[in-house]
Amino acid sequence: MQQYLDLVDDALSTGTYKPNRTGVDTIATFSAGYTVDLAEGFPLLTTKRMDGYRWNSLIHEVIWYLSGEEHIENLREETKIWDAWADEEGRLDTAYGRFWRRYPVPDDADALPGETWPEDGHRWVTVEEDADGTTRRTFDQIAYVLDTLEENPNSRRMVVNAWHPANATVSTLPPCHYTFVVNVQGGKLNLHLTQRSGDIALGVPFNVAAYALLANAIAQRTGFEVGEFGHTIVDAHAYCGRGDRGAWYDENLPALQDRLADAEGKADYRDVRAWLEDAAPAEVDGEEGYDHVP
Ligand code: UFP
Repeated sequence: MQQYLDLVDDALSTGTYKPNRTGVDTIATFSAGYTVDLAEGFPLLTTKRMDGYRWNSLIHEVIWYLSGEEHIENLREETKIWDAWADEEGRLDTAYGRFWRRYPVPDDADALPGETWPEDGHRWVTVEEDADGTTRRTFDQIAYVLDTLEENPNSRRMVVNAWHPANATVSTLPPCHYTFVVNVQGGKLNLHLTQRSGDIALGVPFNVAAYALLANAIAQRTGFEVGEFGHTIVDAHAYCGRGDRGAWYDENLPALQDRLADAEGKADYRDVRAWLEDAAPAEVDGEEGYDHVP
């Protein structure tokens, strides 16, 4: 998929050095994006292994999102990818499906003056009851999109949102791919994903495949021909080094990027990793040498 290679190339050749919460620094670029025609084939990247266990994990992850479950009891029988983020009981505060299928709707008492929330019994609203009898109202955004595709496919409001501000402030990993929009044009179903933060080497290839799969699934279910997948990544980054190497990178990144610009063909993450490993100093301010690329 040339669009992905261009994105990698652009991030590495124009990006800037950026420390972040992980302690492993990145080269990052702002607002990377592309569109790809899903009618031409499935965008499963070949620059990294996506087959076997990985593909199986991805399918089960998408099914799990669609299930609306906020725990991984069933998912972990298929894949371990979310195990590290869940608590002992298997609860996960970043369970995307919980927001897709059961987004919290406040009570009327919590509405701002003049606001009206959908009524209980509204077809997309459910009143859930916890084991201790506490009730809460939730909204099924996936059902809303599927119904709207059937009843009013020209709608420009088919948005699914996994971002919940209060949850995001306490979550260990607030949603990265936090919103998508379904949009029909010329009788074809397009899907656009906005991702606030994307690890272009590790996470993004899986994010692309998951949402391409979702677009195909929604199109198939609603009888539309599948159209394009659009993707915007606000902070698109490659992890490049550990710790406090800011001064070293500020000084050396432009030269490394010049080498990249001179390179034949398109950049490959592994090339840059090798260059950085060759070029980075063995020791910076007493820290260990360049030894870690996730
Ligand atoms: N990340 C992805 N895709 C995902 C996911 C995580 O690229 O689906 F869950 C990466 C992006 C970033 C890190 O490197 O994980 C999340 O860190 P932060 O929350 O600080 O952006």
